[in-house]
Amino acid sequence: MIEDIERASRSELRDLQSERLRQTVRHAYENVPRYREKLEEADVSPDDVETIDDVRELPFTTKADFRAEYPDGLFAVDDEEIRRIHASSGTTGKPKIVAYTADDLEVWNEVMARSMRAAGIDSSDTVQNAYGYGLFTGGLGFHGGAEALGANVVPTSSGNTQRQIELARDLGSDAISCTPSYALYLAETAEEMGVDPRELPISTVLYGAETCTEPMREEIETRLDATGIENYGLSELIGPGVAVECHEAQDGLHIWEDHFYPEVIDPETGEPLPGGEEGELVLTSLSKEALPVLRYRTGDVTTLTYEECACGRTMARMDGVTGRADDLLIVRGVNLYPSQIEDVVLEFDAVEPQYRIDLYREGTLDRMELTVELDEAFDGDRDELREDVLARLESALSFTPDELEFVEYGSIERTEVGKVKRVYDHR
Ligand code: DLL
Repeated sequence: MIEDIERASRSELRDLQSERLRQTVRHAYENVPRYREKLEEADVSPDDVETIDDVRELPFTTKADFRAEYPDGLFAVDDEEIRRIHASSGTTGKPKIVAYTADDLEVWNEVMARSMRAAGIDSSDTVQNAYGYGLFTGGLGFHGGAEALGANVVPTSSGNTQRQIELARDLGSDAISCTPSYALYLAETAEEMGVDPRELPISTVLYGAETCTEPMREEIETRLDATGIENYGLSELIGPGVAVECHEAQDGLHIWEDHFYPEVIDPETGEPLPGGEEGELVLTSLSKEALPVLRYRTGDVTTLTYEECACGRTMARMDGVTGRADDLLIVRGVNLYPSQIEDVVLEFDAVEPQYRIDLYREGTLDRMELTVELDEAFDGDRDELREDVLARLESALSFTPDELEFVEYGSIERTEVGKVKRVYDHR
């Protein structure tokens, strides 16, 4: 079932977005001193905001604003209205603390239920939720959505992989929600247990929270004989449920534009880019009460399209995230994302989707070591494979690592809980 709003005409959507933007800017201006200051500095008053196009006049909000206002300086409601707190994973520095009112939680459940329906899940399904429960938004976000949809949710949380596999088999889990790296780990663990992962009842993997390239998705889909559906979101805006692929087309992630207004900007100049051009995703919340966010610079790199999807949904779609601006590797003057390397390397059947990138500085020179696992069945010539992979990297990216090492299957450490780490910068 597709809700009417998902198929609204662009002009209907614009009217709703304009009205909600006006409310959001006023709410932020009146209740958050930092927003008031920033808006005044930019010489914008809430009265100047008429249509959604006026979003371009608003100042950006950045991670630095969250840091400066830690823990609750950006909250726009009184304590008694707050029903829940979450926090971002915060690999660097303090976590970003985020808050929800009762209405915010309802919106979250609604967009998550919508996301699950788009993924092909319905109330007859059992969803095994292997995202971590706790401050991380993945666990409770998917949990609330599955319940709102009327599905049966099995709250396994992350880790304990053997038990996850037994439960999936015994309870007949139709879907599993987890990170893409964990989906692969689950398949590997099943194989080690002597269980064929393709025989598990799981027919949909609701993955997200990490970058996942097309070859990685194919690997997940083949190993588990399931459909992989990507979900994108971030704590600062709400958590998971900002955008999701539809199972009908699997052709980009539908952004729930009635609640989150997307722009893509040139990260250097801050200028908005037209659909089809890659840049940094900027999001404005349109209905958040506890924590309104104006033009939040996500740091995530993607492309928007406004063409209607084959499934009939009209909201803007984003490509899978290429990487975070912070993940950009600058090696010997070449700019590239780890996902670009992943894309090329995983084309080779002889390798496993497990790799790590180590960066060093020798004198004034950068040095990159790429370590990739070999497929268990590989018995070919490693030197030949190395030459082939390097040649492919050179032709696709005009870049080759200083060293490419192949290691046995299973040698690279797996991530059982939390987000995978693939880049180790020792510089
Ligand atoms: O990761 C929310 C989430 C949970 C999304 C479960 C999907 C599924 P944070 O911990 O605040 O929230 O991290 C947000 O994770 O800015 C991206 O850099 C990255 N991220 C999230 N989804 C994707 C995705 C959750 N589908 C940060 N592809 C975001 C690539 C993603 N990166």
